[in-house]
Amino acid sequence: MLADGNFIELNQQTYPHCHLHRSNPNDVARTEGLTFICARQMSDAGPTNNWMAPADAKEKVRPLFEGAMKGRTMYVVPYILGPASSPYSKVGVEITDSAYVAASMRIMSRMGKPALDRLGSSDDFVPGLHSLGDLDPKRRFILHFPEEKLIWSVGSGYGGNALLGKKCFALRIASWMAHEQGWMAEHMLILGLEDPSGKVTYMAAAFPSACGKTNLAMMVSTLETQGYRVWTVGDDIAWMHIASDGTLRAINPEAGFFGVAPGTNIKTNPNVISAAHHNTIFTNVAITAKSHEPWWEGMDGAPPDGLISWKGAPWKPGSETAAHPNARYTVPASQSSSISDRWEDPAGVPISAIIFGGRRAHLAPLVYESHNWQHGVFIGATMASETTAAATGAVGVTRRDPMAMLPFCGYNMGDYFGHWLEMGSKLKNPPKIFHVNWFRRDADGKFLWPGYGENVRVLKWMLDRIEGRARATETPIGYVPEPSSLTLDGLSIPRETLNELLRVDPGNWMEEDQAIAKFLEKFGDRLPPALSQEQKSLTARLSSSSVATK
Ligand code: O2Y
Ligand code: MN
Repeated sequence: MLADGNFIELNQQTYPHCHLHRSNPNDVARTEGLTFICARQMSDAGPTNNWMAPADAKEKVRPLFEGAMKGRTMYVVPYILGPASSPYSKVGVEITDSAYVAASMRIMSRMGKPALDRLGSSDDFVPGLHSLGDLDPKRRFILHFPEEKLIWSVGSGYGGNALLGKKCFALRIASWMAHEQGWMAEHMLILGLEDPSGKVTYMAAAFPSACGKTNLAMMVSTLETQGYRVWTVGDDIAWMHIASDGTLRAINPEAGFFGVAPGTNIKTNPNVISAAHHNTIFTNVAITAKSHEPWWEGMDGAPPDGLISWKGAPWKPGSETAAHPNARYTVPASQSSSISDRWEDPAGVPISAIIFGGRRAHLAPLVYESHNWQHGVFIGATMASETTAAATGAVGVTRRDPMAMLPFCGYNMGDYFGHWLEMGSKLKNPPKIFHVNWFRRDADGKFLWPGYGENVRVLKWMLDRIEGRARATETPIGYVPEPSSLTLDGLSIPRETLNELLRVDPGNWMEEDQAIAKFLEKFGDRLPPALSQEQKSLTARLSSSSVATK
């Protein structure tokens, strides 16, 4: 890869075994518009997915594979998603003509011999066919055949489009399998919160892209001196099964982090900054011309002199960003000092809380708790986030993204909501469900909550709720913390700011409720009646706006 320019060696003194890969400039992010669920029935893909009939999709796309690998090396990449010895893990085999994809899969999954050993002579694996094709977006297709458990991807060598174990298998195909088999494949981080006694409580959290999932999963807690520490089990995907004792157990199907580099620094994610100093592939970052070290916007201070941009040309201030906004690091999870000693536990970790969240400048309080599992499913199904420029080019547009699975659910989302409800009914003691919003702003547009390592204070409130210690106020949307129940010592936060952070404005929520009702209509008769009932109950509670202390 060094010889053919696929890799550029970084400074081997300061970044040993680290390399830079530059993708084709027209291939810099996964492409939802070119991603299809090719179920036999269109209605099984549902209103939120692109659909092609399986035979039509194959007929259209097969010619793009014909001869595509001629003159290239073909890699056969067997991999395990999940710990090698876990009964919950699954095997995939990706055929690819991209050495970069093969090298990245080696970090992101348990690749090679462990996978062949697990597979033996079994044919129980998900095949994935991948070719770079000619990298023309007009000939780019990411196809999922859920009934056949098959993936075809052509025309892209980037991230979620090309590392087929990640979004294609671990979420889209796996969510279909999970629906069939009675488990859950979710777009969730998994973390453990250690308390002063040493007990660790595990939580899974779903936030849309660009809401800080990796940073939360790898957080350095500001309450460490009080004995509260955060351990990472996973930063992006959780596979959850009901164990024989009725608990919900989560494994991380991945073995690495494929995180966004811009904005990552010693304050936002100190653990990944030190982890990504060795054995790391960087994609589309800038590098310093003299010392060959990676650089991106938001790493630290002003850009150093003599930068080479992600496109490989000398970078000039005032031109486009030096690193691509979707530039990435690919780093082995085991290298983070926050990694949990149970991150490869074959039995998974027991989940006590599920957290949904998004970016809402004015609507959602810092945290609230659902009344019960069904109400929590409603909160997850209707969650939304306001877009940032980096993600879409449009700022502040509200995008509803149920359970952060909008781009990743491999089947009809109405049926998916039904599956969530059914899973809850099978759990002995279902996890509590919360919603968080780190991004509320004041009238001047400034964030009200400091975020990052301070978010542990919100996790601690959840832990206290799980253990029956923290007080909450009942509002039409759920239980909001009583200000005194939050641990805020060492943080100077004016009382008015706190009140604003926790405020539920019935007028704003009435508008939200109307938008929710409209959104749910999309799912027609596939929408579980329990969710329409939840929506009607919300309307009723907002109308009477009763506020009582529990
Ligand atoms: O643009 C891509 O291909 C990467 S998308 C991605 C990568 C890691 C974790 N999450 C995501 C996402 O879009 O949710
Ligand atoms: Mn993700």
